[in-house]
Amino acid sequence: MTIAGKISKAGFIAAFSLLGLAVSQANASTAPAMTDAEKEAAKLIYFERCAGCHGVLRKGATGKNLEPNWSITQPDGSKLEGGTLRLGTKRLENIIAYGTEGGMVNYDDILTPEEINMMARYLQHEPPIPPEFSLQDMKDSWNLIVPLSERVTKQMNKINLKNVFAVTLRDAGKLALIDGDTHKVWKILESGYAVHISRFSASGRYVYTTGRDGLTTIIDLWPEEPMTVATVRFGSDMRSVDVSKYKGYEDKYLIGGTYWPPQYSIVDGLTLEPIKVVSTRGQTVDGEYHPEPRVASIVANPLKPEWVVSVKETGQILLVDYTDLDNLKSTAIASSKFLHDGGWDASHRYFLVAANASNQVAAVDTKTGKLAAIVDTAKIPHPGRGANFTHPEFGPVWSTGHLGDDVVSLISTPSEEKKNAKYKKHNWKVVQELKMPGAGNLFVKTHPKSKNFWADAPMNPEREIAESVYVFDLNDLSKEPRVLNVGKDSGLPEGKAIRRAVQPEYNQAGDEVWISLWGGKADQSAIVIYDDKTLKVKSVITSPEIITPTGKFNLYNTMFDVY
Ligand code: DHE
Repeated sequence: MTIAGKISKAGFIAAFSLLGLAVSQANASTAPAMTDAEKEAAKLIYFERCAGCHGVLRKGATGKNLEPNWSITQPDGSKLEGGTLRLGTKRLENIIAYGTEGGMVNYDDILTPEEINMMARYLQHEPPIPPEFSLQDMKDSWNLIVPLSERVTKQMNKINLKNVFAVTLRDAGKLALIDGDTHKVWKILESGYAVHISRFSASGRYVYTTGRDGLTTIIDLWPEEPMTVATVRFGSDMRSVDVSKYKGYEDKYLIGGTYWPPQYSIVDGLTLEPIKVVSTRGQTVDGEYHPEPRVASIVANPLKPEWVVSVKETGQILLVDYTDLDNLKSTAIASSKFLHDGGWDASHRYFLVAANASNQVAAVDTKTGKLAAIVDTAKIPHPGRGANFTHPEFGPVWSTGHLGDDVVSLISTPSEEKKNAKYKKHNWKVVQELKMPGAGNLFVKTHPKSKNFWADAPMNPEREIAESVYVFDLNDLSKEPRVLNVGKDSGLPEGKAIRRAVQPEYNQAGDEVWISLWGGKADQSAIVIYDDKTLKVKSVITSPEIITPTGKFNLYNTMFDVY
């Protein structure tokens, strides 16, 4: 693999050094001094930049354990000890600045040398434990802006709602609603800090969007102009949300999963009034208690009254039945660690989720409520929701890209259709790996009406690779992907930082693909829209308001899990 095939800038820092094992020279027993102001500033940077991978309690998940001292007993009974105190300030500074081969990205272009030094010292102190967030805290945060009785009773605008895109403007803490037919920005609304994902109500009338700070908003698309009709805070660190979709329960409830506190909560789907909080603290698949099992992906099962909730640190996939909230039933399916993002297979019977630290994908059969398979894959699978298509040789496949390897994996999935019986022997195997120009993929996408398969590589350290997307021909997967340089195609001047081309998303018709060009603080960002057939640019959406666009969610495709 070339250097571009790895995601770290610093080849010279071996991954094991981050563990602070025997290689450590600085065996300090006390943490370096910090002022209270420095501690507060470092706490904020840690929350914004580090907690997502390393955890609030720093016990590690996608990222390594960052406690000052840790010790684990290995299966043979021997003890392994490490910690940031053993690493010392200098080595921690290097790791933060240049990243590691283990997958940690470099921060020398985001943090100043002073901030890097401050973070290196901060990590040697015990982590502060943030407060819990109770049902009462949720209730206190709840803001019903427009009660149901005051909402309009029919669509008051002429927008084709099914083709609206909800676009994350990450660093602005805003959500852009863009008319997919005209490519015009319809409305930009405030949302939570570093807004993360959006999902749509079963009716297609409402958008739910969630910020990393736990603030979730419901936006009504029926008035003349879209408006936020309620907000609620689920906790202090959050990534995912979904609505109840099963017949008879459409939009009745909304579930939100938090990183901190480690819990999921259920609120009213139309008003966001808080109803219930359920802790996810408990045993990992290894039988150990974990104090911070964070809620990663959540999807609503369209075929059953349940949500599929993936709990990162425990490796448990929960099937949460929402038919009787007073007698809540939840099935915990042991899979693998650490669970992150995932999506449905083409039949919507199986949910596949990346267990990124195990280099595996776990699949749940929601019909039987049991684990269907654990599939070994290349390093650090990161599917987003994945992408489904019928492979000419292996039948139905679901696919994932990889953060840590230069391939896209195609996994054969079962099908009850007679014509697919011949593919059964391939089920739950990686049947093909498509070669990418490097690692650092985050998202893949295709569409039932398309013969193209799109993959990005935004986390690759090479500008050329990170600013491009790769389009495979589903008619001939032996061909090299066509490379579209989104940075150049945007027509914008080259940025100071790498502008990451991220998250292909189809329009409703399946004939356009939208890519975000996610620029740095000082650079103009854009959304570049390609014709899926000709691969030519159709339009570029850019203006000073388009600040750091990342995720884009087409209403129809998201509502019906078309990917
Ligand atoms: Fe995400 C999905 C967590 C960083 C863009 N991201 C998800 C999901 C999880 C998650 C658990 C699945 C949600 C679901 O389906 O219910 N993301 C995390 C992190 O913990 C992480 C690694 C670090 C952090 O501090 O947050 C992280 N994510 C990012 C980004 O930096 C990205 C690239 C840009 C951004 O906007 O922040 C990013 N994540 C996304 C997107 C999705 C997502 C666009 C939804 C993909 C989809 O197609 O559904």
